[in-house]
Amino acid sequence: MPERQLPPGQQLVAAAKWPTIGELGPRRDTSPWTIAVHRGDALLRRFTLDELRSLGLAEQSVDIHCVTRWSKLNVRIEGVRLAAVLDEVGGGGASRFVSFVARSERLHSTSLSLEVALQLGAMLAFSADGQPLSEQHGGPVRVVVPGRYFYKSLKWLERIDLLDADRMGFWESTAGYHNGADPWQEERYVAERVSAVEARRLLSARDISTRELRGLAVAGLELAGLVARQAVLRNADFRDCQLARSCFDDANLSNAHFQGASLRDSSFRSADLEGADFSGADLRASDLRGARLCGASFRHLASGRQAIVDRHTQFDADVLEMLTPEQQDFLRQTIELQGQVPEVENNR
Ligand SMILES: Nc1nc2c(c(=O)[nH]1)N[C@H]1C(S)=C(S)[C@@H](COP(=O)(O)O)O[C@H]1N2
Ligand SMILES: [Mo]
Repeated sequence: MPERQLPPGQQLVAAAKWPTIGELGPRRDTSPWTIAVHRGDALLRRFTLDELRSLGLAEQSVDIHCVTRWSKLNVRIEGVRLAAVLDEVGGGGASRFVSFVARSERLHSTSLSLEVALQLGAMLAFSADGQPLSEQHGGPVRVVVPGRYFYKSLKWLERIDLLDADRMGFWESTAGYHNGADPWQEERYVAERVSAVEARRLLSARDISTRELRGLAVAGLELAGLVARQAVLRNADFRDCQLARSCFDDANLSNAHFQGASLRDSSFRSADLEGADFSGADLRASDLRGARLCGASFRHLASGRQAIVDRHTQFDADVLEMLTPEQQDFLRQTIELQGQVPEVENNR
């Protein structure tokens, strides 16, 4: 087998780890689980799980790449190929897109070009590494699309829509996730929506609480004392910013860039910091309790540039568990050096 590679900006999770991202379970519904295939408004076919399985199980080894920068390589996925389902319903016809809809409270969905989905070998998966999919990972049946960020792999599949025009999925239409989702091109998020002028106007007041400013690009600015409670700052670029004594409590900072930033005495309580990069940042006396840190970085592996952490930096005890092994080792050593036992708090 050829050597597997990590797409740019990704890190491996520990071998036994598989983080749970997004919705945690399907809609509570007692009706039997079926998967309906529609073309436009027409119902082509409704499959029970057994009928779906009887189309023939295939197995392939899949590399999982989450947009929040963790990857898990070589997961053995078993399921039915989307191609087999299409054959069974008489082909995709003139449809150019496929939208998958979940049996979940918010009817979560995601879509792909039908041609791309087939070419990538999209599967309706029942098991991973020989075990039936657990409910939190999309069991009894989920979509797995190899070669795209994992948000294209819908959990708890209940409906397949074959469409003439694309219908953007949940994350793609509400959170700025890139509709292409190619990890090799780093198609993570679409570009910023606020203009640079508007961003500077908001920042001059030092309070951007609750604002939706994803992709905000303010590298190098002096922003000490910034208040950004509950702001949506996904993928924001705060590299080398002066942000001492700032408050990011409950903010969404997934994949935000804080490399080299001064964050002394800043607070990130219960913030979403999945995939955020703190390499080279000054985190002395900052408070990260309750923050989600899956895929976050504190040390850049290639350059060795690392965050500054002191015994007043506050983390939850279980935070290390969410990090990749290299990041865990770095933080554990740094924390030990400080003689600090991470504070225990169970607030999730
Ligand atoms: N129904 C549903 N499917 C979903 C999501 C979701 O929130 N709801 N999140 C997506 C995202 S962003 C990711 S990374 C993967 C996570 O799958 P996992 O929890 O099995 O790791 O599921 C994808 N499919
Ligand atoms: Mo994701």
